[in-house]
Amino acid sequence: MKILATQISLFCSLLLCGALQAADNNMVAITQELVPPPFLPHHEQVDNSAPKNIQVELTIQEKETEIAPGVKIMAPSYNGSVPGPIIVVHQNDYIQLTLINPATNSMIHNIDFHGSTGALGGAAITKVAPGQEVQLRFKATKTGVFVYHCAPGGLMTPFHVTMGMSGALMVLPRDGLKDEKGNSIKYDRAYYIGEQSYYLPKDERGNYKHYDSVLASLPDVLDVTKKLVPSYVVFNGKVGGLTGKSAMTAKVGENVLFIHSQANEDSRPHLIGGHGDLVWQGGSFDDKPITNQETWFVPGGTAVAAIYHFKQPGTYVYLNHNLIQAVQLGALAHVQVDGAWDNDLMSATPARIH
Ligand SMILES: [Cu+2]
Repeated sequence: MKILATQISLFCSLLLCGALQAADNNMVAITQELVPPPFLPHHEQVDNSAPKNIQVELTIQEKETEIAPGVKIMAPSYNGSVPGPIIVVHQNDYIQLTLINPATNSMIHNIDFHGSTGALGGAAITKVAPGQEVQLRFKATKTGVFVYHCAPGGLMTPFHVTMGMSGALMVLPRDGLKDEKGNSIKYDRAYYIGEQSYYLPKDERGNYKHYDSVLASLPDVLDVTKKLVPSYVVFNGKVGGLTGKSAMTAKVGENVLFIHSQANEDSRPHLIGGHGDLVWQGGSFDDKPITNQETWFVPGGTAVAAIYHFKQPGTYVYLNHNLIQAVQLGALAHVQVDGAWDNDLMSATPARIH
C-alpha cells in the first residue's frame, strides 16, 4: 500500500491528477458513442490522417441482472452490459475516458486498460467512489485487441472481474489490418464476444442465493471463486446472450471479424462448420496472423481477433470448445448466415436403411 501511495503521489506531482495532460491544440477530438456488445461503435478501418483524441464515457452500474433463466444477481458493470462496450481507435490516437460512478452505487471502482502504459494500466489513478467521476487520457501506442477491467486491488479485483466488470479495446493499425502475406484485408462486419465466468453462492437447498446489494454478496462469492469452479460461463452476460433472436448474423461471401475476450479464464473459441481463417494469436495486429485454425486460444486476461470468410449458409455454433463449459454452463453463441449453398464444398444423400 505504501508503494501504491507513493506512486499516486508521484503521478499527482507530474500533474496527472487534477488536470489532464494538455491535448495538442491541432488534434481533432471525436466523441465515440459506445454501443452494447456484440456490436462495435461506428469506426473507419483505415485512418491515414493524424492521430485523434477519442472521447468516450463509461458509467458504472450496480444493478440486478438475470444471467440464466430464473438466476438473478446483483452485479456491477460498465455501461450496464457484460462485457462492457468495446472501444475502437487507431494506433497513436489518444483515448480520453470519463469514468462515472453514480451516487446510487455502493462501491469504489476503477479501470485497468491492458492496452495502456503506466499507472497499473490506469487503475492507480482512476479510483472513483460513488458520486465521483474521473478522466483518464492515454495514448494507444500498441495495435491489437486488449482487455480492460475493474481492479480496485486485493480481493476486490477478482470479485469485480468475476461479477462482470471487463470489456475490450481495439487499436487498429492506421493503415488497417493485413493478412499473413501482408496484403490489406477488410472486414464486412465485426462482433465483440465477451466471455464471462460467474461464481455464484448457493443456499443449503442448492438454490442460488439472492443479495440486496453487490457488496452483500462479497464474502460468499469469494468462497466460491477460490474453488475455481464456475457456476456459469456465458457470452454477452447471460446464457443464450447470443443465440436465437440475439444471434449474430452474416452473409455468404462476407469477412466477419470476431473479437473474443476473457478477463479471467482461458478459452478456446471454435466455429462449428467454419474456421479461423486469420487469427491474431495473443491479440497483436503487429504480428502476422496465423491461418486456417480449427480452434484458437484466448489466454485468461486477453482478447484475440479472428476473421472468417463465410462460404456456406446456415446456423453456425460459435463456442468455447471446452464442451462442458459450452453446453452445460452456457459458453455458446449462434451465427445465422444467409446465402446460397455450395454443393461443391459439401453434399450428402438422405439417410436410408442399408
Ligand atoms: Cu469495480
